[in-house]
Amino acid sequence: MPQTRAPGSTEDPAMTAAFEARIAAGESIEPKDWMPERYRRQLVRMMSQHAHSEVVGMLPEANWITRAPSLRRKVGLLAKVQDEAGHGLYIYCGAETLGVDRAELVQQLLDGRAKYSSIFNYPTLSWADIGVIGWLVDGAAIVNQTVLAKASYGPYARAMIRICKEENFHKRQGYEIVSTLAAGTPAQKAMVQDAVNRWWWPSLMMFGPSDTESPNSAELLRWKVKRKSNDELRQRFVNLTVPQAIAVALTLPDPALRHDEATDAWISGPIDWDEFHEVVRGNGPCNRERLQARRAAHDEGTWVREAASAYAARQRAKQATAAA
Ligand code: BYC
Repeated sequence: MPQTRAPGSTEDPAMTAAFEARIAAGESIEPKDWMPERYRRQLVRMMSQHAHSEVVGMLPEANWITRAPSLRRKVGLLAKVQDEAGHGLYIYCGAETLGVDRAELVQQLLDGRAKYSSIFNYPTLSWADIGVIGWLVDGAAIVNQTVLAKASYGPYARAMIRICKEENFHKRQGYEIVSTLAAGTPAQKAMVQDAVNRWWWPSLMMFGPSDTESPNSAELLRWKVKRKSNDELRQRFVNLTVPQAIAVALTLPDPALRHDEATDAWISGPIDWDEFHEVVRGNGPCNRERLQARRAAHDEGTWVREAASAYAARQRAKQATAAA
């Protein structure tokens, strides 16, 4: 497989102008279309980080599969974790349409050179965390990904459509767990409130730095990869989520949270960006543990990759013999 492909070896101004015109007209850019190298690189960066996030994102929840409190909950959680693996695969496939090798992307993750979402570097301490992840983390992902389903790069946008359908199920199963616990015994209520207290701020950080600190946003918005800014999406998530918290009598851990009558928006207090940067730099509570788990899974899967490659080589040889 090629390492990288640079579609259009030249950045002819006429081709660039034609590309910009296609974007302005709302056309979808497809793998064989000419695109500026910078557009391709931005997509590889974003899609590979996204795929890594889905795969690493399986770990915090998988931690509770063996301890789910009932068969029904276990089946739901198993299905969700499997879905996340599938999401990673669709997005790695989408990234490959940009001429990048998946093995190289995975290696960047294993070497600690690649980013993945900050949210997955927090621990899952109780069963309530599983409900709260579905509600808040998948809820945030839906807000972000519904908009990415309109991204200008066709394979990315199409992957998001199916992913969002599955994320909706994830969010519902999470909110159902949360509402059950919130209506439960005092100990269950305390457990779910504690989980909300720990996951609320990291969920807001998922949307990325504020617009004034987001170096990639202007370019991605101009190319219609992003259709809304980080802060716009974060605000949409807050507006959607606060009424859901109120409905199940849970408190969000933000003493400054207030409703703005004029705009009908819920306004949050300040986010601790130092914490965000520390986690992204690799110093969150679980960064090392997550990478270690991915490396172990990769090593344990060596025989599967070898068997698949051997099978593919045998099939190619058979086809070559048949064609001769
Ligand atoms: N964590 O210029 P900015 C899921 C980085 S998984 C870590 O605003 P951009 C699920 C950013 O990469 C769904 N890093 O960047 C799975 C950039 O660094 P580089 C995960 C972050 O791209 C399992 C720098 O900060 N969703 O739902 O314009 C179980 C400056 O940021 C983060 C996606 O991946 C972060 N939170 O915007 C349950 C969505 N935020 O690359 C659930 C796809 C920012 O310049 N990605 N950084 O070194 C996006 O929508 C955008 O890439 C972002 C960032 C909004 C995340």
